[in-house]
Amino acid sequence: MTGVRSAARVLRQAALPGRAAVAMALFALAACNPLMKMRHGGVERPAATEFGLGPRASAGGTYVASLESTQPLKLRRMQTVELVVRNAHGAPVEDASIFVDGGMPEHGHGLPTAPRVTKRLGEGAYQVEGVKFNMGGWWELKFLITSAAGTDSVTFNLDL
Ligand SMILES: [Cu+2]
Repeated sequence: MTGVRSAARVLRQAALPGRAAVAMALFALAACNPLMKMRHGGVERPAATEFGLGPRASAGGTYVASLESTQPLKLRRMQTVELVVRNAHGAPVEDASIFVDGGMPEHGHGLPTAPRVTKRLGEGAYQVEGVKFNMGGWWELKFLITSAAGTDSVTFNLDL
């Protein structure tokens, strides 16, 4: 953003004769940025702090969820993870129905498998089977959670 800001400053100074060419060049540079993002699927990779197994708040703040795995998540291997769901007050959510989705935003493709919740483990924990990541990079693993508290989605950003 500092690049855009300094370009704007130069544009203001461009009212002075002789600076217009420099300003135009900088403006063209700034205009390239959105195009560069589009080449990567029109999405910007989230900040490093947005990655990890949680706890993550759901989009609407209804839930806080964590991903737990007995082993670190690995590439190209079918694995089972646990999703622990709590409400905004920290109480475990026992009776949720959960739909799993995800993919690689930069590549524009979804998950190679169809993971699903196969067991309610109690204390707000749900067993999710069939999780697989078939290439390295930034993955999103999304859970659409519905309970008496409402429907909300939580997205984990994973770097594999
Ligand atoms: Cu990919």
